[in-house]
Amino acid sequence: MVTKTLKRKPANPQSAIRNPQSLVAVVMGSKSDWETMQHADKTLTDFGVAHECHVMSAHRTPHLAAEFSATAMSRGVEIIIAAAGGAAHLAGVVAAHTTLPVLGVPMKSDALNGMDSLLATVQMPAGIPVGTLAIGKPGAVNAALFAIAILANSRPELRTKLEAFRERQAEQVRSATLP
Ligand code: RP5
Repeated sequence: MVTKTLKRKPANPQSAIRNPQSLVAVVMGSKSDWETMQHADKTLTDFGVAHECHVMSAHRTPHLAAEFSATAMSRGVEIIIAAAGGAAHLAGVVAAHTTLPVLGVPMKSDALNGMDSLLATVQMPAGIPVGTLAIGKPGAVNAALFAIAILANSRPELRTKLEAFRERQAEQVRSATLP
């Protein structure tokens, strides 16, 4: 009998890159979610928050999603942002494997405009919470801002940045002129 040793490459090598400095982990069910989730990445970057972004799926890579979530706290991660579309189980699965706060971002789906993603993410049974944000880009930005607000509870410099952001935003509204 011939025995073969299969040397398989990890299906998702990018997901093996885990930054020990990361305070926030952003995970998404597919590379196709990046177009939306890059706005969470950008917001965290703008605030100087150490973070990491990975693709992993509750359906296609269930073991990776479970292992990542279960070990995130021990690596120093304080908040996980999980984005998925359609039958969007990722945030719930992540939350099932950690007691870290999990923020869910429903992706805008082709078939149902994100209503499927929203309901799948927000309607968690009592006991395992997922803080669910808006569908699409507003949810991606707000998930990052929410994570920053949580981190700011124990980081005064982040609170100062958040207050300055709000003031700039308010000033843009106050100074808006209509054509
Ligand atoms: C979900 O299915 C992903 O989060 C994505 O939003 C959706 C479609 O994924 P792809 O078929 O584009 O990979 O798991």
